[in-house]
Amino acid sequence: MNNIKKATAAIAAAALCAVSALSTTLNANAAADASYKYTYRSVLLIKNSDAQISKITWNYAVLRRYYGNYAKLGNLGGTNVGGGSAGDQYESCGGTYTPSKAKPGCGIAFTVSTFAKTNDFLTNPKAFSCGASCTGSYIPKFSTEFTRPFLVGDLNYDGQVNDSDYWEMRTAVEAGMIYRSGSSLKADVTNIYWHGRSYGLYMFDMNNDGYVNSADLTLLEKHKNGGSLAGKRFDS
Ligand SMILES: [Ca+2]
Ligand SMILES: [Ca+2]
Repeated sequence: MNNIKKATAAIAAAALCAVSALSTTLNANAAADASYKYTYRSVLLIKNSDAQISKITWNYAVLRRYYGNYAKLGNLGGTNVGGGSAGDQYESCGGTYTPSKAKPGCGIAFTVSTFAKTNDFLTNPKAFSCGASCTGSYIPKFSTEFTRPFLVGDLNYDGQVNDSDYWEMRTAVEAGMIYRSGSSLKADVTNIYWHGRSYGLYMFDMNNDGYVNSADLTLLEKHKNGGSLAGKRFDS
């Protein structure tokens, strides 16, 4: 098989119910160069609380010219088998994820992340596609969907990550909107409304570990103007 790729997909998973802490596994994939400075992320929701999932088959494709290079998996104690290829136009990746055991009564959120050279990813309908299907018991039809990708860290939706976004998150924390000091929340799909905007709670999970807490605010602060990570992507 030719073109075994410098793979570029990232998957992290977080349970929406009480479950053991996440473990994280890095696949051996080439890192993107620094010109890929924007991080886009999409969330796969397995929403039905009755789902007993034995296997998830996932895939995604990213337009090659401007977007790509990512590879990370966080899992729930299961096994992920993935692979990818680099076609003329798209880099694609896919595989299966098998939980270590079916988890009745749980929902699952997977995140798929992609690096981009430009910040027009969200306006290019051909930039990114992804999908997944589940097998198991009590899997209702249409129980899965990928959310529209978002630019990680861009909380005021202006296409950049800087001081303004840090202050959006900090004031939301201080108002008790997303978590209180010293606490930690699951990065689930709950919508919150702040300063006239709607956010999925997972949009505040900057480090992609499945939780929203002070570590995420600290990371976003490093992306402020002049910060140690200003103008750089989110590698987690
Ligand atoms: Ca912004
Ligand atoms: Ca986090």
